Amino acid sequence: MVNNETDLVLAESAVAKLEHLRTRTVEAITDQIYQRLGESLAPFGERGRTYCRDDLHFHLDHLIGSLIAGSSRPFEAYVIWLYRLLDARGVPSASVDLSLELLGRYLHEHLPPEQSQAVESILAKGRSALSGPPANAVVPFSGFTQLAKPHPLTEALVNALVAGDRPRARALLEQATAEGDYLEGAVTLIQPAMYRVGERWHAREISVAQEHLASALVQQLLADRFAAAHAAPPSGSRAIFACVATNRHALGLQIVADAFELDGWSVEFLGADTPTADLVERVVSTKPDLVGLSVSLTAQLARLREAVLAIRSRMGDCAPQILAGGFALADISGVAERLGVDGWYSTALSAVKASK
Ligand code: B12
Repeated sequence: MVNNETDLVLAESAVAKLEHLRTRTVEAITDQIYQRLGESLAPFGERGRTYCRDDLHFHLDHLIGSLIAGSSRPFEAYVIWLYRLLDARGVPSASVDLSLELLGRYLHEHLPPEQSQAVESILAKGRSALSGPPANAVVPFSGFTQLAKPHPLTEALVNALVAGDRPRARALLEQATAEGDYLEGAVTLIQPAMYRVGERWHAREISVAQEHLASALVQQLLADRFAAAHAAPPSGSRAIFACVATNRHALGLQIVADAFELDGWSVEFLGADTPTADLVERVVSTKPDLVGLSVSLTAQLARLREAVLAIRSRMGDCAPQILAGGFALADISGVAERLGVDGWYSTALSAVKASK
């Protein structure tokens, strides 16, 4: 565990070195994996090497996210998540442990000792999370998914969404929120339902197309309900909301932006995957009171940190309040200060309440 300023400097120098070594590392480990498992990987042909490289990039992205967060926990959660993902798809999941072992050895040889110590400790925790007894196993994302008791209609809504049954989904949402309250329906029913959709995709119980269907349907339902919702009078406060670069999960942030707008804020919603430089230019030129950034994967924490640092260095004491949120923060507590944000919230409801 690393959590003070000195450790952050060390973590950031390790991240810079890892980025510098990235391509060479991925190529070297792919070759080593093929030397060891070549025969069993032969059926995948040249595609197999591409998958292998993609997985190694994903390992490095999550390793970097963990270094920035100052906790091995997100990496442990990622490793277990990956193991289960591969297992559900019949891919030899033993290769996860092997790739982490090879990565540890390679980085031991190529990073300066202090950096390699920080990196190896995270990789070792990831490996032991894999081999740990099930009773003590890390439950990925439990920080969020076990936050609240699931709404009794959650499973029914999930079924309607993955079946593309819009009338049924709408009826369930209306049934759950007697007053038709936009925010209550979004947070107490849609949010847990979408988490379940993710779990069902992960376990290969539904297809990628069904996951997209559910997201598209939810966007329509939210837009309908937002149009019918009652907004508070304008408060004069202004906010910009954006998903950090590479984050394509915009739905949760849409709910946050809507919640602030209904609360009387004037809101700009920049949507998914906002390039850091363009986000920063918009913030500098429009000077909002608040910036809200969303980050869904641990791998995207580096983009969050970059955006926050850039806003603060351009605006100094005039920087707006910066809030963060999103699924990537599920397994890390107390990380807001380290990342330079003024606060993070696990739902739109808690964020809008705290802003009052
Ligand atoms: C729908 C979905 C997608 C859609 C997104 C569509 C869209 N328009 O948003 C698409 C298809 C694009 C997608 C892609 C991917 N996804 Co996806 N996705 C999901 C899913 C099922 C639902 C997301 C969602 O809408 N959640 C519901 C909203 C309401 O919740 P929320 O985002 O947490 O937001 C709330 C709070 O967090 C908070 N909040 C959020 N942002 C902010 C910001 C501020 C400032 C504040 C204050 C609060 C706040 O308030 C929100 C409302 O209350 C999740 C499952 C999950 N657990 O979230 C997987 C999930 C996040 N995806 C996952 C993965 C792996 C991917 C892909 C890598 C898959 C792939 N191989 O391509 C890509 C990565 C894309 C990228 N680069 O970002 C994994 C991540 C696992 C991991 N190891 O981290 C998950 C967890 C699924 C799973 N269980 O395995 N995905």
